Amino acid sequence: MKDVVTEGLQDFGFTVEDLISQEHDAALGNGGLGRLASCFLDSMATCQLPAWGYGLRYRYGMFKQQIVDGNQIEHPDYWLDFNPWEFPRPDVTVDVQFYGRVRKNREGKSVWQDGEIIEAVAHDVPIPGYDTRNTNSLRLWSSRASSGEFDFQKFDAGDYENAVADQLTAETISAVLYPNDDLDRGRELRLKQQYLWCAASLSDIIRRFKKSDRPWSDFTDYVVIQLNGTHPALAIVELQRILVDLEELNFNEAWQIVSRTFAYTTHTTLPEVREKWPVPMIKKLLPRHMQLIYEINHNWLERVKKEFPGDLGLLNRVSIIEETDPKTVRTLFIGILGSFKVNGVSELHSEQITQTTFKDFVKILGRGRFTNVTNGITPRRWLHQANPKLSALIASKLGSYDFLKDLYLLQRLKLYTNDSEFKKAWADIKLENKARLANYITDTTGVQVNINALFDVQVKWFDEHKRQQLNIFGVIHRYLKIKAMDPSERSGLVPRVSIFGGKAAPGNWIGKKTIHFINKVATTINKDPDVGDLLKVVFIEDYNVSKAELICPASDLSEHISTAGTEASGTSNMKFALNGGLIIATIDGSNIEVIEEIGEDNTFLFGHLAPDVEDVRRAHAENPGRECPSKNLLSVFNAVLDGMFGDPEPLAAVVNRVIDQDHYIISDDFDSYIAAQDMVDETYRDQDKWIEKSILSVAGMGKFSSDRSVWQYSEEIWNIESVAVKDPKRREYKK
Ligand code: GPU
Repeated sequence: MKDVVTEGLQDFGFTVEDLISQEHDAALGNGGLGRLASCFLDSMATCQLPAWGYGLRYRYGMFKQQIVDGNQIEHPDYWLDFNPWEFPRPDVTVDVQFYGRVRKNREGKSVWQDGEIIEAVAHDVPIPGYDTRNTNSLRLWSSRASSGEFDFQKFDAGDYENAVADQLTAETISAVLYPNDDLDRGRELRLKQQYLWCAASLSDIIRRFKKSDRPWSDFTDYVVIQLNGTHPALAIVELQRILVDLEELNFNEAWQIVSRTFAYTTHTTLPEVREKWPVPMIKKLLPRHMQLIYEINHNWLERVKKEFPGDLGLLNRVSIIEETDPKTVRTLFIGILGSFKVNGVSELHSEQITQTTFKDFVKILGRGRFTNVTNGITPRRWLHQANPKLSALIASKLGSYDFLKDLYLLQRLKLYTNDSEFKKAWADIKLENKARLANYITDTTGVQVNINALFDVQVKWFDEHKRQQLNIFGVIHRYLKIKAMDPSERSGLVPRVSIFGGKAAPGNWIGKKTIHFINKVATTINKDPDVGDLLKVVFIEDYNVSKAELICPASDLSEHISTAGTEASGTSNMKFALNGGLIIATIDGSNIEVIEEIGEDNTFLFGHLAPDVEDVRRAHAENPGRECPSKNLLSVFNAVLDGMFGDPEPLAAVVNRVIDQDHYIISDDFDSYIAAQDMVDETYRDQDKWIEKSILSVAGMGKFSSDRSVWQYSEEIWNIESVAVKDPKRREYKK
């Protein structure tokens, strides 16, 4: 449509950019997890899979980040003020109950009553597939006070003011997206959000199923629900409640259906036993669910007792209820028990969790319950839309845009690594993209950057394991090296622009300190005349998807440097590589598979391997006063603590974290990181070689289309096929 729209707008005196800039990014998600879901939606529509997405329509989504004096300030994002894409569906509502009590009726059935009713209202966002008529839907729920009897009772009693107050309370449920998982655990509002989302979505799914007039025993032939992380795990209990209490199936029959309906994805390597809810809170908010959880747990523990008699430790470890004070419910375990498949998001991750968090469950349920589906990204957004010129150049060589639907076709680019004209065009596009980003940087930060410098990017959520600290320490190391050099030797250096971006959860204290640290270092370096164009450090404020689309095509190098064994997958590596950026990476998450596809020779690898990390940590613990193993890093610390970047007091926390604890083994990986960075410089000097590696990076990205991921879910988990709205041409699936 773009050409038609561009021309049409011209008649009104507008450019297409005027129009596009009116659109807000959806503020619906936190980071990689939500973005993955968006890519999957695009792929499911494009692959013509009959699928729906469900979520909450947060009034205030992810916060806007402002940097003031180097510090992150959070502002609410009024993203819904202009959202032409959503279709409110006041005709599609679901009453969702909270609180109240459970009593037994005459027939001995449990009845949940006297609660507070909140109404969930659907808003549909169309998800058009690429080159197909199929359009799927993302259905988002917002909350409001029920227009049912409860309000009217108050209204009749002349209590209008309170009726309105109820409305406001009801609306708070979908008002705000929690940006911090840690602090939100155990918050009642968060539990309310999760339940509203699950209950409304399930009711929607069941309504649709019931239209078909089929018996419940057919349900699992027609419905599969993929739980994206632990947040929707309550859906399992809710379906059990609907089947037992409303549809009057017996408990075991119901559980058979439930546990064949759900599949569950885990997105973290951390012991996700993190998500826990206090029993008293669930009891108060969802009294019937608490009873059902106890019953599910009872049956489960009976089974474990029978199969592993006398193993009390095992019973304790796998119980849904944790015997703390107060008792808590481990939602992860509900997720595992209520699902027929559980998957991780990269090969390493999926393997790792079967040996750690899920070990006991593997022993009881069997290895077959656990599988892997490696993440992917949509090439429509991350290549074609973000980098139209590169997409066009590729199409000119491959003869069509078919690669946007079958990304493995990119392999054929390998044939052109010696085609000098093609390579020149390739390099020119990168330079243009860098110029576009350089302009943006100058406009927004005032920093002038040299577009012939190597653009080195790390953009992602600030989480300690992602190790932005390692990157900025490396920058300081480079700075010290430049300062120590005789000015006449400096001209031999490869100039660099180090670009950072990302938000820290408001409660992530060390993340915020790291953002401040980077900004302070940037200020000193950027104004140092000794350094000039050789090194610039930029922090791009309020990193989001639109900015990623500007940044990814402009990188020469990007950093995926998490401590081995800590990043479940990571997907920005794929976004950068698909745009012809080289990667510097640890042997972690999906990096491993990306490296496998691109070839080790074309990537820059460093750091300890996952199986060794525990040993390194143990050595730290056994040797508390140990000396920093890297002299290079010591010099960096001394420079910071001596005040090279201003008052060391606010910067010391980031340094001390490594000196005192170093859980993420920064000091142990530092020299290896520096060596890999030296190799980067070395390689960049040979531009011809560099471009060849850039082409090979793109050529190796076939596997990382999210089309491949969703096909794999379809065939290995969901058991569904593509259904074309018209033109039933089945798309090819290659593994
Ligand atoms: N991820 Br758990 C999030 O973005 N948020 C979360 O709450 C959790 C995981 C990310 C992982 O950190 C990243 O490694 C992965 O690629 C992504 O989910 C999608 O699976």
